Order: sequence, then C-alpha cells, then structure tokens
Amino acid sequence: ETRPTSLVVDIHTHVYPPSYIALLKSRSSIPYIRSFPPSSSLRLVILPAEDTESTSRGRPVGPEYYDITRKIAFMDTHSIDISVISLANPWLDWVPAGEAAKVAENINNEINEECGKFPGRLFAFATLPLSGGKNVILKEIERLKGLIYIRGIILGTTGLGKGLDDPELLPIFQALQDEKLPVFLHPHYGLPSSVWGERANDYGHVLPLALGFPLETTIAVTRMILSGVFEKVSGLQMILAHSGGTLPFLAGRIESCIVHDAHLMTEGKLTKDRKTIWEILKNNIYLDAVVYSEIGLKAAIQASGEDRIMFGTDHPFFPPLEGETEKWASVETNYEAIQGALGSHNDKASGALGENAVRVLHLTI
Ligand code: 5CU
Repeated sequence: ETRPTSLVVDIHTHVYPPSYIALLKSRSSIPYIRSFPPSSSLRLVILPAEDTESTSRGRPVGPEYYDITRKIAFMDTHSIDISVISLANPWLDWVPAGEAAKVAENINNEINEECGKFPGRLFAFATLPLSGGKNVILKEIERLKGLIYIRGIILGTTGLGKGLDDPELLPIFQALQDEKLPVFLHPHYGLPSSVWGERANDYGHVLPLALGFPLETTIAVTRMILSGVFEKVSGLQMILAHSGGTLPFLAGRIESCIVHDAHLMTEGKLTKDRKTIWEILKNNIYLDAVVYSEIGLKAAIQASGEDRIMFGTDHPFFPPLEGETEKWASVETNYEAIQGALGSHNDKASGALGENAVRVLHLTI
C-alpha cells in the first residue's frame, strides 16, 4: 500500500475546458476532435506523429478531459488534496494571431472560474497567447494578477516560433519573474517524425511520448542555458515536466561539452559570470516527479534537491487500458517511485508529495 498520510498536491494535471473542446470540434487539422466511421466515438488528435491512418490515431476523449467534477473524483480516488490544473497541449499555439488575446482571456478566466467551484482544492497555471506577439502576451501576464487561483503559466517549447532561446522572449521571461509566476515547461512537438523510422506506425504512441517528449524538453532547456537566459533573468523559476526530460541524467555531459567548447571560449561565453548547469538546476529549476521509476526520480533529486521535486499525475492522460479500475497504475507508479527514493512519513517525502508545491506556488486561499 503506497497511500501517503501527508498532504498531496498534483502539479501536473491537465484539462481542456469546455470552450477549448468546442474549438477542437470545429477543426479538421491537428489539434482536432472527431469520430472516425464506422466508430461513432470521438477521438482527440493532438500530436504531430499521431495523425495517421491507424489505431494510434489520437485517443478516446470523454468527460475526464473537460468535466471538472471528474478531476475532483479522480483526486478523491487517488488521495490528492490539491491540484494545480493546466490547459493540455498544444495550448493556444495554433490560434490565429488576431484571435489569440481574446481566446487566452476566455480560457484563463474559465479555468480560474473552475478553480473557484472547489476553493482550496484547485489552483491553475494560465496559458499565454503566444501567437499574438509580445505586447499581447505582456498584457495577459499583467491581467493574470486579477485571477485569484492562477499560480504560474504553462509553456510549450516553441515560444514565439523560434524556441525558448529567442532573445525576443526575454521581456516575457522578465515579466514572469517580476510577477513571480513560475513557468511550467511542457513538451508537445517531440522530435521530427523521420527519426522514428518507417515502422513508426507499428509502435503506437510509445516513441513520441517516451522519447520525443523528454528530449524536446531537454533540448529546449539546454538552448535556454546556452543562450544565457538564466544570467539575464536570474530569478526566473521553471518547473520542468517529466522530471526535466533527460536533463538530470545528461547535465554532466552538457556541462562538460560547454566547458570544452572552443567556439564558446572564443566568443567570450565561458566567463566567471556564467551559471553552471548545476547552479541553474538548484536555483532556477523545479522538477515534477512524473518519471515512473525510482531510478529516474533519484537522478532528479540529486540534480535539483529534494526540496525542488513536486508530485504529478499527468491526468487525464495514461488511463488504464482495460476499462475502469479504481486506481490508475500510472499514478500509483509515481507514488511508489517517491516512496522508493525518499521513503514515507518523513520530511523529504512530504516535501515531494505536496509541501514543496504549497511553499513554491503559495497554495493557500
Ligand atoms: O498521451 C499523450 O499524448 C499525452 C499528451 O499529449 N500530453 C501529455 O501531457 N501527456 C500525454
């Protein structure tokens, strides 16, 4: 039995609010929702690699994706006291520029209102109108002050279209730092489909989800580090999905490649002011515990410290395949990893299970 007795906070848990579902149903290219005759059941197709003629085309989509009472029921079943909900991928990345401001305002208001239906149990990460451009984004960040349940923002890896090492993003990172809004960084695009080879369709969603997602996150953060974001916006706080992808495991290699790079040396980028990846991991980065194994979680804990780890579930993704079971194996595996890596009924486990999130995200009303 892996049931914790301490407070449990799920910081990696998604929703598609009803208005977003309506938008997806009106579309025919990814992201979209539709049925594929002869079946009449609706499928959610979001990933670039999954929009192919096969049984891996999308996933079944039901009320667990949009009905907030289903989130609460899931929390009760899995002993989760508080959830910090976020819009799931691909957020508003695809919204036409002229509509981005209004759509973001509506979605963020809607998510804030959903939290208000269960005061104290739900908080949220907001979504930015990235396609709207810098001024629209800055205006939405400013407006978020008025939404009482918002505790940060969820961000994909494309930024304004050129990745997160784009200097145009610096004023946005600065505004997020100034407003004390941590960035929950989450993957969506994976790697180019060509890397999965000719038989990719035979393997369902395994390659893009197990490898594409974590590598996308690792690459995005490494580019931020290389471009000096964490020196220029030194208080920026990032929470990385899936325990940082492969960042904790690869940090040593990344750091070694940096200090041995002749080009960086010639460009004067290896000065004493440079923050090492280890300093960034311990000062700017939090890692969720959505890694499904004690080994991965131990690497995350060693990289960032046990006071920077936060439990998550990825609900409503990864449901049991064989119909409803009371508890989801995907959730239990993450509980077991925390217990294995940090024990139970002690301060370290309590931190990872919930207290770190309460402290960092100010989860009180
Ligand atoms: O199963 C999936 O495709 C996903 C996804 O798209 N996003 C996510 O957060 N987890 C799983």
